[in-house]
Amino acid sequence: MSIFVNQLGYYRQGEKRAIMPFETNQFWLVNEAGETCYEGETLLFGFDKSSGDMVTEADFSEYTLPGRYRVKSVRNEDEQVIAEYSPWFEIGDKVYDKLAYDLMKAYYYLRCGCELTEEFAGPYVHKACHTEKAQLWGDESVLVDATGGWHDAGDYGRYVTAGACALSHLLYAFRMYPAAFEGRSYQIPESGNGTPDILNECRYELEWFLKMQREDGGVYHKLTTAQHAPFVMPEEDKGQLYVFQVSSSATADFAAICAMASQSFRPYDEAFSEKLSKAALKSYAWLGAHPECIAFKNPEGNGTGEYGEWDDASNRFWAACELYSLTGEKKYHEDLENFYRERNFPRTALGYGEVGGFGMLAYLLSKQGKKIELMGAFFREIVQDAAQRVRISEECGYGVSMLDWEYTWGSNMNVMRQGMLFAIVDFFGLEDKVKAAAKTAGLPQKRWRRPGEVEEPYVQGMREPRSWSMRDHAAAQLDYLMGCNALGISYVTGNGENAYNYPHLRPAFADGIEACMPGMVSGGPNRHRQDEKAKEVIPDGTPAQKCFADEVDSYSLNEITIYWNSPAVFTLAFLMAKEMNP
Ligand code: G3I
Ligand code: 9MR
Ligand code: ZN
Repeated sequence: MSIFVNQLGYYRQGEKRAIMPFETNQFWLVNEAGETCYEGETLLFGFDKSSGDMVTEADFSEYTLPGRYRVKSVRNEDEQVIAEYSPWFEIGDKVYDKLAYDLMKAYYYLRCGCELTEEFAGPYVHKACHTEKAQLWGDESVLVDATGGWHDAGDYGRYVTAGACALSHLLYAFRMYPAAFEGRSYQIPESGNGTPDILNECRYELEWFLKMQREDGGVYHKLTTAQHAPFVMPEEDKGQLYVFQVSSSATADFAAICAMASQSFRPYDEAFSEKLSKAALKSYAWLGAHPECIAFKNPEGNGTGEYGEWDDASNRFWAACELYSLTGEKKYHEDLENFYRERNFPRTALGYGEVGGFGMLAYLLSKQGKKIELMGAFFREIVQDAAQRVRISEECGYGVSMLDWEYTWGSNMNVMRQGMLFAIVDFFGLEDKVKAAAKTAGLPQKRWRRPGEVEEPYVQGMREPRSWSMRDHAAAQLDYLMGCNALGISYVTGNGENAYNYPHLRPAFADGIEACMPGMVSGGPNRHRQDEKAKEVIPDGTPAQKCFADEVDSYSLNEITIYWNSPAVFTLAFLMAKEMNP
């Protein structure tokens, strides 16, 4: 047992809480000299469904003196009084600076097609990898030169829709919270070239994107070997590379992100911006000529990631929104309106499959002419979703906006996505509306049920509503990621006293270095235990938040991906910008 906190710490202003999985009345903040600096009374939250524990909250928000602390409390067991401590953490205004650096530097470690040198990678070097041309699957006469980009994850594949999702999180973070990135170097080869490093890093992926576009504007869905490589360094993965069939979701995401990036790069590199804009228009034209969904499915004999989608409405909506934002042309406005009104897709999703929320962001942030009814409709969708999310946070002892059945493969992405949503509410000044709507908000329905499964009323916790700001709600999601969770684990390597260290990440295993490269976000708890190792180590009936193990073999619990880091970058950028300018 222990006391759970954000293991990096807390900004001076805003909510600060520790969570204890036991009942107790009092807690203390102790400094490094062993002195008690603060004492307070705890608050019993009650039973927390996602962790399966009775939880108690220690709120020290009013304590703002910078320093290093841990929380101490006591509990009774068999008539004995046992002292419990949290890990050490800090209160101050730089507590997340290293995290912000590491989360972005992670992308450099994932670069494909180039050598990682000691100058930039420290001990985590590797030789240039995956430098050969790729064959078109099923037609060896077509060779595509598409080196570069980021490895997707623990595997060495590169996938367009996954890349677009990560780029979107990163580029929107930069567009909405530039102050969180200005003047920050990630010590990458391009640093100091006059362009912000977040753009330099994104460009590495975008240059690869451009190579995945076919002459006619269609975009290959992915570039991988036939099967996943064994756990070797990337330069030792010598399997034949393939590009796979063009899909409409990849083509739409490509058009969207190139249009978006074209705007981001315009102040720094006019020629590159132009190139991106041309590529976006070309892929959009291809979509026009192919109005039906061209879904991707792994062909027989291919076992790498699929990222299959059977509906591309949200992708096309996003593309139309970005092209409208880029050009201001009426036809894109018509398209986006048609998709919005006629097609059914989750409006506010910010994922790798469902991307409607990116489309809304594109429209709402665009400087082109806009329709007030459409803006109103988008704001209403955001408010509705966020109101539910607030309610869910309030019903969770940890303040994390997740129902127990939402802890699926890559759950940490969902947690950070909720952080993004709270940030977006704050950005557009919708906080009061969300708070009002939260009072009567329902809970999201399961979209997927077993045959015959009946939905039970969802009772998560018992606490009175909290009166948190969107900033505090977003901070609680980060607190969870950084250790204020039922396992007391920090899900970011190299960050926090009890950080996980053994991701399902090929180079991290194959390099023989004990400490994983820092800044990698784990997928996190997955109650479906979708691999052999997870089945072996997670007992039946384990509460959702505890379905995790720091096991290298467990890809359904402990892999990393480019689109699990990126929503953390976004949420953190919001918190940093808020701290600089409350
Ligand atoms: O959302 C549903 C939920 O409604 C349902 O009840 C539940 C039942 O199984 O499933 C949930 O969906 C899960 C989905 O992820 C969303 O979490 C699926 O089970 C699960 O199989 C799916 O996992 C995906 C996984 O690939 C397998 O397809 C992950 O999202 C996705 O991130 C992951 O991506 C892989 C790439 O293919 C290859 N590279 C590594 C990367 C990360 O593991
Ligand atoms: O290592 C692979 C991981 O990156 C993927 O997310 C996962 C699902 O596609 O697959 C992993 O590869 C496993 C393969 O699917 C089955 N054999 C064991 C592989 C892990 O070593
Ligand atoms: Zn590579």
